[in-house]
Amino acid sequence: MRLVAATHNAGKAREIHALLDGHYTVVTATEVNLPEPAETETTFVGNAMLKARHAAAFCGEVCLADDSGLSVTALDGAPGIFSARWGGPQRDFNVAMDKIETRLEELGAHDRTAWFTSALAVAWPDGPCVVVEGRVDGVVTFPRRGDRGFGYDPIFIPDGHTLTFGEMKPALKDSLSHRTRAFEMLKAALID
Ligand code: ITT
Repeated sequence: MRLVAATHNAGKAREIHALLDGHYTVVTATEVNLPEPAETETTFVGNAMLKARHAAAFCGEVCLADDSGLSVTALDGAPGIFSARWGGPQRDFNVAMDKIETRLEELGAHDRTAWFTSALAVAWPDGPCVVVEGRVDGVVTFPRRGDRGFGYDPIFIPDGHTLTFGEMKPALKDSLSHRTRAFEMLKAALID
């Protein structure tokens, strides 16, 4: 079955392929010329549903969207749903990671706990939309470490590990990530 991965983020698309290839024919947003909607909702779940429904209405196919981000406890959950926007128009995540470090220093905050969230929504054209949310807890660390992965991976160490997501082999990140946890929930929700 064809499934349109409604994301313009190459890092996410790579992980979605790794998780779904062999089960679905994954088609990327660029292959169907999918425009990017404004993310106007106030939660990960809301934005994932918005993106999945927008994509399904646009291309008339079953679409999967991911809304995700990094939340830092001492920053009251920021950048959270604004994770992409903290990278600025150029989506420069070195700038965004520096901003997190600077804000923590300015606050004199010692609490480094943080978590990644991934909300995954599957929408059928003119049909239902199923949504789930996965999370992985850990800490942020500075300076940045590792050049694997994408986005905020170089500053996030998941609980029980010493490597950042940016230092881990993709298979290790995929075995424990927020996105994988959301996929497991999605599979359960779609089978039930
Ligand atoms: P789409 O909306 O087209 O999917 P986007 O990059 O704009 O792409 P989001 O609005 O969901 O997606 O923004 C999420 C941001 O959070 C993303 O740009 C990354 O910087 C970051 N992020 C999400 N998942 C991540 C992961 O697994 N590792 C590192 N950073 C991640």
